[in-house]
Amino acid sequence: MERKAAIHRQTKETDIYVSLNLDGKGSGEIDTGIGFFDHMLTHIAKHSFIDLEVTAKGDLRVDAHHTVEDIGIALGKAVKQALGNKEGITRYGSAILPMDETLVLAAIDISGRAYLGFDAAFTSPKLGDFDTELTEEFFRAFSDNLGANLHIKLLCGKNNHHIAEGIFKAVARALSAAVALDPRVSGVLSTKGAL
Ligand SMILES: [Mn+2]
Repeated sequence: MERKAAIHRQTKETDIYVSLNLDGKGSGEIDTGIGFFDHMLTHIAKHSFIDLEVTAKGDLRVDAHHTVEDIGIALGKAVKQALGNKEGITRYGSAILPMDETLVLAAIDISGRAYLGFDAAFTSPKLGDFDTELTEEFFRAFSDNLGANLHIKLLCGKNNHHIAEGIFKAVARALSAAVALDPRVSGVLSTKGAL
């Protein structure tokens, strides 16, 4: 069974298209109009092995907020849709990811309950045309709409590009593990019988 999904989400602020294949090779076709964010989403694809296409036309004349948040919403919905009833998935995933002086922890439970724990501070407000504070907004929108418990913790780091990239890569690795099919799982991995 193919685990693919496509989401088109249009509002007065943004027009977002996301399609993905959970069982892909990590190809990323990303065009959000925000260069640094394209770079981050490409890391999500590459390090989760999810084939990911994201096209966004947002109100960037305002700022990047609506576009980044709405892509988080669409990506969360797309992963949820591709997982279906979540039969056979590993459910949990975590990673501790180094990037030079930076070290990031990410842990996810695709539980059906949304919670974001975000403990990472940037010392620069911008990376290119991306506002660093949008990192938290993106992952909140993502975890809310996937229905996942996601913790992100910066263990150490100085360089803001490394910190952002470490966070996106760590989440990618954790997500990859959580959505992976485990042959030992029959049905859904929960004593409740549903996720
Ligand atoms: Mn980079």
